[in-house]
Amino acid sequence: MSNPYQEALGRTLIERTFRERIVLVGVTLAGHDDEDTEEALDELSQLIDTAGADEVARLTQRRDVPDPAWYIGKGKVDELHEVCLALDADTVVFDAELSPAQQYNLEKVLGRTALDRTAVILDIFAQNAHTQEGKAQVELAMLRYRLPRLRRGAKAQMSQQAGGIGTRGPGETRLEVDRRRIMRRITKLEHDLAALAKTRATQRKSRGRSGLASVVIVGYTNAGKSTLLNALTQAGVLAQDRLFATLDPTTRRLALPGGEPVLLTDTVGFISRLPHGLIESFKSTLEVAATADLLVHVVDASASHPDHQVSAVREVLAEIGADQVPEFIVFNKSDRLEHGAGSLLREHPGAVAVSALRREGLEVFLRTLADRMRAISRVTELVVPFDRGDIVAAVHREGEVVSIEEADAGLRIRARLSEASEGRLKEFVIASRDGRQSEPDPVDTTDTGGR
Ligand SMILES: Nc1nc2c(ncn2[C@@H]2O[C@H](COP(=O)(O)OP(=O)(O)OP(=O)(O)O)[C@@H](O)[C@H]2O)c(=O)[nH]1
Ligand SMILES: [Mg+2]
Repeated sequence: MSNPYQEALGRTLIERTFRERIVLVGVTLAGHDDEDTEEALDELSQLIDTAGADEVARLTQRRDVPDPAWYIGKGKVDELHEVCLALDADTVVFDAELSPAQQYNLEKVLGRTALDRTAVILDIFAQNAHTQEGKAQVELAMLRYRLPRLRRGAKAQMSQQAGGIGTRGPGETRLEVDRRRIMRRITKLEHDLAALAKTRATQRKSRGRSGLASVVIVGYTNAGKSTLLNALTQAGVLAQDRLFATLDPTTRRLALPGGEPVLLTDTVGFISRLPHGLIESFKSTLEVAATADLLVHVVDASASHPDHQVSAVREVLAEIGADQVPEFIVFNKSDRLEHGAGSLLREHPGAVAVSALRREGLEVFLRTLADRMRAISRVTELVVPFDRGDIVAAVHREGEVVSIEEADAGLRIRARLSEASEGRLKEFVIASRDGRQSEPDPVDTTDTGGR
């Protein structure tokens, strides 16, 4: 078997010599409407297309809660079976997370592979990981996904691979051997990834000493993050109309008008309901967003619901601890908007609109970015009387505290505050100045990973 992920996932859409024919299944649960389901199935269709397969039909059902045995009702399972036979479908894909038992039951009745959305996303990630770290992260996520799904009598590819004598302990079944091997591999990958994360932390520290601020591009997958990095820095990162084209981060130095250069990083895109196991496995890659000075949040302004994408991205940011990092929203693909980006910009004060592809709006983007960086790097110094805990709390709440020390007149606090907050606290402010004035050391701007 040539591809390690095939072993990890057990089965996959990768490197098939033909495009699989797939029936999509969506369920509208209580609290949702049919339009949500259609939108989700459109996205799932795009996911399987990216993975290398074709949608031949979609089936939907309304239910209050998923059926514990089948996810959909038994009658619907029979209908699904008929559709599969009539259209000669190879696989069914549910827009949900199937439990191992549901997956097993469905495959038995349907006589074909039943996958869930997570498996499809893992499949795409496996095709797009190129660095050592990216590959290890994907394999780890796949093994964690596969472990609870191992079953007796199923095609046990891992033990077949290891082959024969000495791989099985006394009294162990093949299932137990498989489990043990996967668990050993998981431990090994976790260990390797921890070592790689340490190297990355050291690199980051040396960048920190260089004095350059870190700006990280985040956003929904396919929003145009890599296209934006390329337009700004000639980074030459692969940008294409596929989901999760980028997995491995790339960092470039970017000069700002009238300001200091920053390090700009393009990284993996997000999607709604991003599988938790993937977030876990990609922790070290995603950490770069949590430690950034500013997030440039790229939004596809031509998406049917840009705001849904914005909230999906913010959910992932919260999950990786990056929701406290200041955010600068950029509406991309504005060339596709018939009526311009006016209403989006009104709803999101401070945002700008660009077309990364046509290189339109980039000067305004760069000027705004420079402004935001100046605001972020401005450190305000305050002296707060000891009995004013409310003011200390307000500084913590509204800004980022750099240092606190006791002085004669009270607590001397250095903090990054917005102009508005500084105005409100002005009776305690003793100095306000630019925090990043020193000339930076030369810095290595080659990829942190990248191709
Ligand atoms: N019309 C138009 N298309 C754009 C624009 N920016 C990017 N695209 C297209 O959108 C698709 C995705 O672009 P990418 O830069 O790969 O998007 P990404 O956010 O890096 O996506 P992932 O890495 O897959 O998460 C490509 O086909 C781009 O050519 C734009 O401003 N206008
Ligand atoms: Mg990309």
